[in-house]
Amino acid sequence: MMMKFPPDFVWGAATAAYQIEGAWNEDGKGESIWDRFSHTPGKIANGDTGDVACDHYHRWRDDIALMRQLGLKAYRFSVSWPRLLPTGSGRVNLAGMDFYDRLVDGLLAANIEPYITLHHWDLPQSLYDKGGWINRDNLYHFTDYAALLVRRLGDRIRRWTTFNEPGVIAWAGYLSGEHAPGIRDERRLCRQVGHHLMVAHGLAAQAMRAANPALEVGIVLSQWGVDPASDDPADLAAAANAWDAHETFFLHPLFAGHYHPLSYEVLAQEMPEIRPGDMALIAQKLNFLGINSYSRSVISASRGRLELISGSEYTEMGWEVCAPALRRMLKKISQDYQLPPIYITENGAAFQDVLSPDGKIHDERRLDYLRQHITQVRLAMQDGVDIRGYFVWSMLDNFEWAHGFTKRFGIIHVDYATQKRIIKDSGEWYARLIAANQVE
Ligand code: IFM
Repeated sequence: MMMKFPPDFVWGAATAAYQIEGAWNEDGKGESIWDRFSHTPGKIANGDTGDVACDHYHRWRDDIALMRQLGLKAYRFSVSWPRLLPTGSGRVNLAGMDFYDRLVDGLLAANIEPYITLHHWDLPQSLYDKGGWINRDNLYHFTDYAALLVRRLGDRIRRWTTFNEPGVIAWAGYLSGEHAPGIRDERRLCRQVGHHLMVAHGLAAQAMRAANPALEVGIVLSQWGVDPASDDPADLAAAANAWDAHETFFLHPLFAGHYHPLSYEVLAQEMPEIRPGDMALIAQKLNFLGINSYSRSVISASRGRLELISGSEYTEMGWEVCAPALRRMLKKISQDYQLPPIYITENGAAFQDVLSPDGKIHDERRLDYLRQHITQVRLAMQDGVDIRGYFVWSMLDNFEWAHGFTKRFGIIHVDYATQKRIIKDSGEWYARLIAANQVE
Protein backbone atom coordinates (compact mmCIF):
# COMPACT_ATOMS: atom_id res chain seq x y z
CA MET A 1 0.00 0.00 0.00
CA MET A 2 1.23 3.48 -0.85
CA MET A 3 0.65 6.14 1.78
CA LYS A 4 1.36 9.82 1.24
CA PHE A 5 2.39 12.14 4.08
CA PRO A 6 1.29 15.77 4.47
CA PRO A 7 3.51 18.11 2.44
CA ASP A 8 5.01 19.77 5.52
CA PHE A 9 5.80 16.49 7.32
CA VAL A 10 9.31 16.71 8.81
CA TRP A 11 11.67 13.89 7.81
CA GLY A 12 14.84 13.77 9.81
CA ALA A 13 17.54 11.76 11.50
CA ALA A 14 18.87 12.03 15.03
CA THR A 15 22.15 11.74 16.91
CA ALA A 16 23.52 12.78 20.31
CA ALA A 17 26.72 14.60 21.21
CA TYR A 18 28.52 11.94 23.23
CA GLN A 19 27.59 9.22 20.76
CA ILE A 20 29.15 10.90 17.71
CA GLU A 21 31.32 13.93 18.45
CA GLY A 22 34.51 12.49 19.90
CA ALA A 23 37.09 15.24 20.68
CA TRP A 24 36.35 14.48 24.30
CA ASN A 25 39.05 16.78 25.69
CA GLU A 26 39.73 19.13 22.81
CA ASP A 27 39.48 22.89 22.57
CA GLY A 28 38.69 23.39 26.23
CA LYS A 29 35.88 20.84 26.62
CA GLY A 30 35.30 19.73 30.22
CA GLU A 31 34.85 16.15 31.37
CA SER A 32 31.36 14.66 31.40
CA ILE A 33 30.06 11.77 33.49
CA TRP A 34 30.15 9.68 30.31
CA ASP A 35 33.84 10.44 29.79
CA ARG A 36 34.49 9.35 33.37
CA PHE A 37 32.25 6.28 33.11
CA SER A 38 33.61 5.04 29.79
CA HIS A 39 37.17 5.50 31.07
CA THR A 40 36.36 3.26 34.02
CA PRO A 41 37.38 -0.34 33.22
CA GLY A 42 34.54 -2.82 32.94
CA LYS A 43 31.72 -0.38 32.27
CA ILE A 44 31.52 -0.50 28.46
CA ALA A 45 31.66 -3.46 26.07
CA ASN A 46 35.21 -4.00 24.76
CA GLY A 47 36.40 -1.03 26.82
CA ASP A 48 35.05 1.27 24.10
CA THR A 49 34.82 5.00 24.78
CA GLY A 50 33.35 8.04 23.07
CA ASP A 51 36.80 9.66 22.93
CA VAL A 52 36.74 9.66 19.14
CA ALA A 53 33.39 8.02 18.28
CA CYS A 54 32.42 9.21 14.76
CA ASP A 55 34.80 12.15 14.99
CA HIS A 56 31.86 14.34 14.06
CA TYR A 57 33.49 17.27 15.87
CA HIS A 58 35.99 17.40 13.00
CA ARG A 59 33.88 15.89 10.25
CA TRP A 60 30.63 17.79 10.68
CA ARG A 61 30.90 19.40 7.24
CA ASP A 62 31.11 15.98 5.55
CA ASP A 63 28.26 14.76 7.71
CA ILE A 64 26.07 17.66 6.63
CA ALA A 65 26.93 16.78 3.02
CA LEU A 66 25.69 13.23 3.71
CA MET A 67 22.49 14.60 5.24
CA ARG A 68 21.96 16.58 2.05
CA GLN A 69 22.52 13.48 0.01
CA LEU A 70 19.76 11.80 2.01
CA GLY A 71 17.51 14.80 1.47
CA LEU A 72 16.90 15.22 5.21
CA LYS A 73 14.60 18.09 6.05
CA ALA A 74 15.69 18.17 9.67
CA TYR A 75 18.53 17.00 11.89
CA ARG A 76 18.16 16.38 15.60
CA PHE A 77 21.36 16.68 17.62
CA SER A 78 22.31 17.40 21.21
CA VAL A 79 24.73 19.84 22.72
CA SER A 80 27.51 18.66 24.99
CA TRP A 81 26.98 20.75 28.13
CA PRO A 82 30.67 20.45 29.23
CA ARG A 83 31.85 21.48 25.76
CA LEU A 84 30.05 24.75 26.32
CA LEU A 85 30.51 25.10 30.07
CA PRO A 86 33.50 22.94 31.07
CA THR A 87 32.51 22.84 34.73
CA GLY A 88 28.78 23.06 34.09
CA SER A 89 28.35 26.66 35.12
CA GLY A 90 30.30 29.89 35.06
CA ARG A 91 33.00 30.22 32.44
CA VAL A 92 31.86 29.68 28.84
CA ASN A 93 34.17 27.81 26.47
CA LEU A 94 33.97 29.96 23.37
CA ALA A 95 35.50 27.28 21.13
CA GLY A 96 32.66 24.96 22.12
CA MET A 97 30.10 27.61 21.38
CA ASP A 98 31.69 28.24 18.00
CA PHE A 99 31.39 24.57 17.12
CA TYR A 100 27.61 24.59 17.56
CA ASP A 101 27.36 27.99 15.89
CA ARG A 102 29.08 26.68 12.80
CA LEU A 103 27.12 23.43 12.84
CA VAL A 104 23.81 25.29 12.96
CA ASP A 105 24.87 27.70 10.21
CA GLY A 106 26.04 24.76 8.12
CA LEU A 107 22.71 23.00 8.54
CA LEU A 108 20.73 26.09 7.64
CA ALA A 109 22.90 26.69 4.58
CA ALA A 110 22.08 23.13 3.52
CA ASN A 111 18.38 23.79 4.08
CA ILE A 112 18.20 21.35 6.97
CA GLU A 113 16.28 22.48 10.03
CA PRO A 114 18.19 21.96 13.28
CA TYR A 115 16.27 20.39 16.18
CA ILE A 116 18.30 20.86 19.31
CA THR A 117 18.35 18.78 22.50
CA LEU A 118 19.94 20.41 25.52
CA HIS A 119 20.73 17.30 27.49
CA HIS A 120 21.29 13.84 26.11
CA TRP A 121 22.99 12.41 29.20
CA ASP A 122 26.52 13.90 29.23
CA LEU A 123 26.30 15.83 32.50
CA PRO A 124 29.44 17.82 33.38
CA GLN A 125 31.46 15.73 35.84
CA SER A 126 32.05 18.79 38.06
CA LEU A 127 28.31 19.11 38.60
CA TYR A 128 28.00 15.41 39.34
CA ASP A 129 30.74 15.82 41.93
CA LYS A 130 28.41 18.27 43.68
CA GLY A 131 25.53 15.80 43.63
CA GLY A 132 24.32 16.13 40.04
CA TRP A 133 20.60 15.61 39.59
CA ILE A 134 20.18 14.72 43.24
CA ASN A 135 21.13 18.26 44.17
CA ARG A 136 18.47 20.89 43.45
CA ASP A 137 21.19 23.42 42.58
CA ASN A 138 21.76 21.41 39.43
CA LEU A 139 18.31 22.41 38.19
CA TYR A 140 19.35 26.05 38.23
CA HIS A 141 22.66 25.32 36.52
CA PHE A 142 20.72 23.56 33.80
CA THR A 143 18.39 26.53 33.48
CA ASP A 144 21.33 28.93 33.08
CA TYR A 145 22.87 26.65 30.47
CA ALA A 146 19.57 26.53 28.56
CA ALA A 147 19.17 30.32 28.62
CA LEU A 148 22.76 30.79 27.49
CA LEU A 149 22.23 28.56 24.47
CA VAL A 150 18.96 30.26 23.59
CA ARG A 151 20.65 33.64 23.67
CA ARG A 152 23.27 32.35 21.28
CA LEU A 153 21.29 30.08 18.94
CA GLY A 154 17.67 31.10 19.52
CA ASP A 155 17.68 33.34 16.47
CA ARG A 156 18.34 30.34 14.22
CA ILE A 157 16.71 27.34 15.90
CA ARG A 158 12.98 27.14 16.39
CA ARG A 159 12.41 23.76 18.08
CA TRP A 160 14.16 23.01 21.35
CA THR A 161 13.92 20.00 23.59
CA THR A 162 15.14 20.09 27.14
CA PHE A 163 15.86 16.43 27.95
CA ASN A 164 16.24 13.24 26.02
CA GLU A 165 14.56 10.35 27.84
CA PRO A 166 14.59 11.48 31.49
CA GLY A 167 13.49 7.96 32.41
CA VAL A 168 16.65 6.42 31.02
CA ILE A 169 18.82 8.98 32.83
CA ALA A 170 17.15 7.99 36.08
CA TRP A 171 16.64 4.21 35.67
CA ALA A 172 19.87 3.29 33.87
CA GLY A 173 21.93 5.75 35.91
CA TYR A 174 20.57 5.01 39.41
CA LEU A 175 18.79 1.66 39.30
CA SER A 176 20.42 -0.75 36.87
CA GLY A 177 23.69 1.19 36.95
CA GLU A 178 24.35 0.33 33.30
CA HIS A 179 24.77 3.98 32.43
CA ALA A 180 26.73 6.83 33.99
CA PRO A 181 26.99 7.57 36.83
CA GLY A 182 26.57 3.82 37.39
CA ILE A 183 24.64 3.81 40.68
CA ARG A 184 22.71 0.63 41.40
CA ASP A 185 19.49 -0.14 43.24
CA GLU A 186 18.78 3.34 44.51
CA ARG A 187 15.03 3.14 43.94
CA ARG A 188 14.08 6.28 45.80
CA LEU A 189 17.01 8.26 44.42
CA CYS A 190 16.11 7.15 40.94
CA ARG A 191 12.59 8.61 41.28
CA GLN A 192 14.00 11.76 42.87
CA VAL A 193 16.34 12.22 39.93
CA GLY A 194 13.38 11.67 37.58
CA HIS A 195 11.38 14.32 39.41
CA HIS A 196 14.27 16.78 39.47
CA LEU A 197 14.77 16.35 35.74
CA MET A 198 11.15 17.29 35.21
CA VAL A 199 11.40 20.35 37.43
CA ALA A 200 14.60 21.31 35.60
CA HIS A 201 12.66 20.93 32.36
CA GLY A 202 10.00 23.31 33.66
CA LEU A 203 12.47 25.88 34.95
CA ALA A 204 14.46 25.78 31.74
CA ALA A 205 11.34 26.03 29.57
CA GLN A 206 10.37 29.20 31.44
CA ALA A 207 13.83 30.72 31.14
CA MET A 208 14.09 29.82 27.45
CA ARG A 209 10.75 31.39 26.66
CA ALA A 210 11.68 34.48 28.63
CA ALA A 211 14.87 34.75 26.59
CA ASN A 212 13.03 34.22 23.30
CA PRO A 213 9.23 33.96 23.22
CA ALA A 214 9.23 32.73 19.61
CA LEU A 215 10.81 29.36 20.49
CA GLU A 216 8.94 26.10 20.49
CA VAL A 217 9.85 24.08 23.57
CA GLY A 218 9.34 20.37 24.07
CA ILE A 219 10.76 17.33 25.80
CA VAL A 220 11.61 13.85 24.50
CA LEU A 221 10.22 10.81 26.32
CA SER A 222 11.01 7.17 25.72
CA GLN A 223 7.60 5.61 25.42
CA TRP A 224 7.08 1.99 24.47
CA GLY A 225 3.70 0.40 24.15
CA VAL A 226 2.52 -2.05 26.79
CA ASP A 227 0.45 -5.00 25.60
CA PRO A 228 -1.21 -7.78 27.57
CA ALA A 229 0.12 -11.31 27.05
CA SER A 230 -3.42 -12.53 26.21
CA ASP A 231 -7.08 -11.47 26.27
CA ASP A 232 -7.44 -12.98 29.71
CA PRO A 233 -8.90 -10.23 31.97
CA ALA A 234 -6.07 -10.79 34.47
CA ASP A 235 -3.46 -10.08 31.76
CA LEU A 236 -5.44 -7.09 30.52
CA ALA A 237 -5.54 -5.65 34.03
CA ALA A 238 -1.84 -6.37 34.65
CA ALA A 239 -0.86 -4.57 31.44
CA ALA A 240 -3.13 -1.60 32.22
CA ASN A 241 -1.68 -1.36 35.72
CA ALA A 242 1.90 -1.59 34.48
CA TRP A 243 1.19 1.27 32.10
CA ASP A 244 -0.48 3.46 34.72
CA ALA A 245 1.99 2.85 37.52
CA HIS A 246 5.23 2.97 35.52
CA GLU A 247 4.85 4.26 31.98
CA THR A 248 3.00 7.45 32.94
CA PHE A 249 5.74 8.61 35.31
CA PHE A 250 6.63 11.55 33.02
CA LEU A 251 3.51 11.83 30.87
CA HIS A 252 1.14 12.28 33.78
CA PRO A 253 2.96 15.16 35.52
CA LEU A 254 3.51 16.87 32.17
CA PHE A 255 -0.06 16.60 30.93
CA ALA A 256 -2.23 15.93 34.00
CA GLY A 257 -0.26 18.03 36.48
CA HIS A 258 0.39 15.27 39.03
CA TYR A 259 1.77 11.75 39.30
CA HIS A 260 -0.66 8.96 38.53
CA PRO A 261 -2.53 7.76 41.65
CA LEU A 262 -1.42 4.22 40.87
CA SER A 263 2.23 5.32 40.95
CA TYR A 264 1.66 6.35 44.58
CA GLU A 265 0.09 2.99 45.34
CA VAL A 266 2.64 0.81 43.58
CA LEU A 267 5.80 2.83 44.13
CA ALA A 268 4.80 3.91 47.65
CA GLN A 269 7.88 5.09 49.54
CA GLU A 270 9.92 5.22 46.33
CA MET A 271 7.98 8.31 45.26
CA PRO A 272 10.05 11.51 45.20
CA GLU A 273 9.89 14.51 47.44
CA ILE A 274 7.83 17.18 45.71
CA ARG A 275 8.23 20.81 46.71
CA PRO A 276 5.47 23.43 46.43
CA GLY A 277 5.32 24.80 42.90
CA ASP A 278 7.09 21.81 41.30
CA MET A 279 4.04 20.34 39.60
CA ALA A 280 2.94 23.66 38.08
CA LEU A 281 6.42 24.15 36.65
CA ILE A 282 6.42 20.67 35.15
CA ALA A 283 2.93 20.97 33.69
CA GLN A 284 3.41 24.23 31.86
CA LYS A 285 2.27 24.23 28.27
CA LEU A 286 4.53 22.53 25.77
CA ASN A 287 4.71 23.32 22.07
CA PHE A 288 5.42 19.75 21.08
CA LEU A 289 6.18 16.32 22.50
CA GLY A 290 9.01 14.13 21.26
CA ILE A 291 8.45 10.39 21.44
CA ASN A 292 11.25 7.84 21.15
CA SER A 293 9.95 4.36 20.60
CA TYR A 294 11.59 1.13 19.55
CA SER A 295 9.55 -1.78 20.84
CA ARG A 296 6.92 -2.78 23.37
CA SER A 297 6.54 -4.60 26.68
CA VAL A 298 4.28 -7.61 26.97
CA ILE A 299 2.82 -8.17 30.43
CA SER A 300 1.35 -11.32 31.92
CA ALA A 301 -0.46 -11.33 35.26
CA SER A 302 1.33 -14.47 36.41
CA ARG A 303 4.75 -14.06 34.80
CA GLY A 304 5.30 -10.29 34.73
CA ARG A 305 7.15 -8.84 31.78
CA LEU A 306 7.76 -11.50 29.12
CA GLU A 307 11.28 -11.73 27.80
CA LEU A 308 10.56 -13.69 24.66
CA ILE A 309 7.45 -13.67 22.47
CA SER A 310 7.46 -16.78 20.36
CA GLY A 311 7.40 -16.10 16.65
CA SER A 312 8.60 -12.52 17.04
CA GLU A 313 11.70 -11.05 15.46
CA TYR A 314 14.25 -9.39 17.76
CA THR A 315 16.87 -6.74 17.04
CA GLU A 316 20.48 -6.92 18.19
CA MET A 317 19.43 -5.02 21.32
CA GLY A 318 17.13 -7.91 22.18
CA TRP A 319 14.12 -5.69 21.47
CA GLU A 320 11.07 -7.24 19.88
CA VAL A 321 10.05 -5.87 16.49
CA CYS A 322 6.36 -5.04 16.79
CA ALA A 323 5.40 -2.04 14.69
CA PRO A 324 1.62 -2.11 15.37
CA ALA A 325 2.41 -1.50 19.06
CA LEU A 326 3.74 1.92 18.07
CA ARG A 327 0.40 2.89 16.55
CA ARG A 328 -1.52 1.58 19.56
CA MET A 329 0.70 3.47 22.00
CA LEU A 330 0.45 6.73 20.04
CA LYS A 331 -3.32 6.39 19.90
CA LYS A 332 -3.53 5.66 23.61
CA ILE A 333 -1.45 8.61 24.75
CA SER A 334 -3.29 11.02 22.52
CA GLN A 335 -6.63 9.75 23.82
CA ASP A 336 -5.55 9.81 27.46
CA TYR A 337 -3.99 13.29 27.41
CA GLN A 338 -4.43 16.63 25.69
CA LEU A 339 -1.13 16.47 23.87
CA PRO A 340 0.61 19.08 21.77
CA PRO A 341 1.78 17.97 18.29
CA ILE A 342 4.00 14.89 18.42
CA TYR A 343 7.31 14.29 16.69
CA ILE A 344 8.71 10.78 16.61
CA THR A 345 12.16 11.91 17.68
CA GLU A 346 13.74 8.43 17.56
CA ASN A 347 12.90 5.11 15.98
CA GLY A 348 15.22 2.58 14.43
CA ALA A 349 16.96 -0.73 14.85
CA ALA A 350 20.35 -2.25 15.58
CA PHE A 351 21.20 -5.13 13.32
CA GLN A 352 24.52 -6.65 12.39
CA ASP A 353 25.73 -5.19 9.13
CA VAL A 354 27.92 -6.82 6.55
CA LEU A 355 30.04 -4.89 4.13
CA SER A 356 29.34 -6.65 0.83
CA PRO A 357 31.93 -7.22 -1.89
CA ASP A 358 30.07 -4.58 -3.92
CA GLY A 359 31.07 -2.06 -1.23
CA LYS A 360 27.51 -1.67 0.02
CA ILE A 361 25.58 -2.57 3.13
CA HIS A 362 22.41 -4.42 2.23
CA ASP A 363 20.61 -3.98 5.53
CA GLU A 364 17.28 -5.47 4.54
CA ARG A 365 16.14 -6.01 8.11
CA ARG A 366 16.70 -2.41 9.18
CA LEU A 367 15.01 -1.19 6.02
CA ASP A 368 12.06 -3.43 6.71
CA TYR A 369 11.89 -2.28 10.34
CA LEU A 370 11.79 1.35 9.24
CA ARG A 371 9.19 0.66 6.57
CA GLN A 372 6.93 -1.11 9.04
CA HIS A 373 7.23 1.57 11.70
CA ILE A 374 6.79 4.52 9.36
CA THR A 375 3.67 2.80 7.99
CA GLN A 376 2.30 2.54 11.52
CA VAL A 377 3.08 6.21 12.14
CA ARG A 378 1.00 7.06 9.07
CA LEU A 379 -1.82 4.82 10.28
CA ALA A 380 -1.71 6.51 13.69
CA MET A 381 -2.09 9.83 11.88
CA GLN A 382 -5.15 8.42 10.12
CA ASP A 383 -6.48 7.49 13.57
CA GLY A 384 -6.29 11.19 14.42
CA VAL A 385 -2.95 11.39 16.22
CA ASP A 386 -1.28 14.72 15.43
CA ILE A 387 2.20 13.64 14.32
CA ARG A 388 4.29 16.24 12.56
CA GLY A 389 7.60 14.53 11.97
CA TYR A 390 9.75 11.41 12.14
CA PHE A 391 13.48 11.11 12.94
CA VAL A 392 15.38 7.90 12.30
CA TRP A 393 17.74 6.78 15.03
CA SER A 394 20.34 7.13 13.86
CA MET A 395 21.94 9.14 11.12
CA LEU A 396 25.25 7.35 11.74
CA ASP A 397 26.36 4.16 13.46
CA ASN A 398 27.64 5.42 16.79
CA PHE A 399 28.62 4.78 20.40
CA GLU A 400 25.70 2.85 21.84
CA TRP A 401 26.37 3.61 25.50
CA ALA A 402 27.18 0.50 27.57
CA HIS A 403 27.27 -1.55 24.34
CA GLY A 404 30.05 0.61 22.94
CA PHE A 405 30.38 0.22 19.18
CA THR A 406 28.92 -3.27 19.07
CA LYS A 407 25.41 -2.14 18.09
CA ARG A 408 24.84 -0.36 14.84
CA PHE A 409 21.70 1.76 14.47
CA GLY A 410 22.84 3.98 11.61
CA ILE A 411 21.37 4.39 8.15
CA ILE A 412 24.95 5.38 7.36
CA HIS A 413 27.68 2.87 8.11
CA VAL A 414 30.79 4.08 9.93
CA ASP A 415 34.11 2.27 9.70
CA TYR A 416 35.56 3.37 13.04
CA ALA A 417 39.13 2.60 12.00
CA THR A 418 39.08 4.90 8.96
CA GLN A 419 35.98 7.00 9.72
CA LYS A 420 34.75 6.18 6.23
CA ARG A 421 30.99 6.55 5.89
CA ILE A 422 28.81 4.50 3.52
CA ILE A 423 25.12 5.11 3.07
CA LYS A 424 23.38 1.79 3.73
CA ASP A 425 20.51 0.47 1.64
CA SER A 426 18.17 1.65 4.41
CA GLY A 427 19.58 5.16 3.97
CA GLU A 428 19.06 5.08 0.23
CA TRP A 429 15.54 3.80 0.78
CA TYR A 430 14.88 6.56 3.33
CA ALA A 431 16.13 9.17 0.84
CA ARG A 432 13.66 7.86 -1.76
CA LEU A 433 10.87 7.90 0.81
CA ILE A 434 11.65 11.52 1.70
CA ALA A 435 11.79 12.55 -1.94
CA ALA A 436 8.43 10.89 -2.67
CA ASN A 437 6.97 11.87 0.72
CA GLN A 438 5.30 8.51 0.86
CA VAL A 439 5.85 5.06 2.25
CA GLU A 440 5.16 1.96 0.18
O1 IFM B 1 21.22 5.29 21.37
C1 IFM B 1 20.09 5.50 22.12
C2 IFM B 1 19.81 6.98 22.28
O2 IFM B 1 20.89 7.66 22.82
C3 IFM B 1 18.61 7.21 23.16
N1 IFM B 1 17.49 6.43 22.71
C4 IFM B 1 17.69 5.04 22.43
C5 IFM B 1 18.86 4.86 21.50
C6 IFM B 1 19.09 3.36 21.20
O3 IFM B 1 19.35 2.67 22.36
